[in-house]
Amino acid sequence: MTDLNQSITAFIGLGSNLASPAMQIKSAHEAIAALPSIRELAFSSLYHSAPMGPQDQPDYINAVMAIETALSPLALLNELQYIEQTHGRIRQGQRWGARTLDLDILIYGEQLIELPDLTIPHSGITERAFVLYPLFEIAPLLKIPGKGKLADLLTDCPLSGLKRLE
Ligand code: A4P
Ligand code: MG
Repeated sequence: MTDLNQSITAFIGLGSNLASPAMQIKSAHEAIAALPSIRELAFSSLYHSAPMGPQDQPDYINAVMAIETALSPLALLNELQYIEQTHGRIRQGQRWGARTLDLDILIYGEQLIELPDLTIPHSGITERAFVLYPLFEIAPLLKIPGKGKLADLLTDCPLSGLKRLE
């Protein structure tokens, strides 16, 4: 039995712009939900977004997931990176370049984490429409630790062409 007694609410950002992105996101959603020590709380709609960063790459599909987990932040990162690898993610060294699957820990409880391999809340979270709008869909009252109320952050973040898919 999974022990979620010591559990924390965390939010994960999912992104893909290669190899049938919507399918990659759906498959990653199932893989995360099946992880031991994790319980799914909510999953947003899929969103279509123009690439942030290098423009010579396909558009993205993004979504966010809320979970309850007994995993530590680093153990969760490890599991997510394993799922990225099983979805054919090859790190090509180009920052913000195209990828079959990118899984980011956006928020982990109230925690502020600054480790060499892990920054939480995820850096850039407040400027990314493809993160803030899906988050608002599943957790409109959320406060982002160290950053403020999600609803306030949204008012300063243009949609930038973000489209919610049915
Ligand atoms: N890392 C640090 N903090 C975290 C965290 N909170 N969650 C480290 C996950 N990983 C975290 O990531 C590099 C390293 O970040 C990891 O080894 C981990 O230890 P990566 O996935 O290999 O590299 P990356 O994703 O190319 O770099 P980066 O800076 O994480 O990029 P982002 O911020 O993930 O952005 N445009 C649209 N429209 N939609 C997108 O989803 N995504 C990106 C990537 C660019 N443009 C996009 C989108
Ligand atoms: Mg990433």
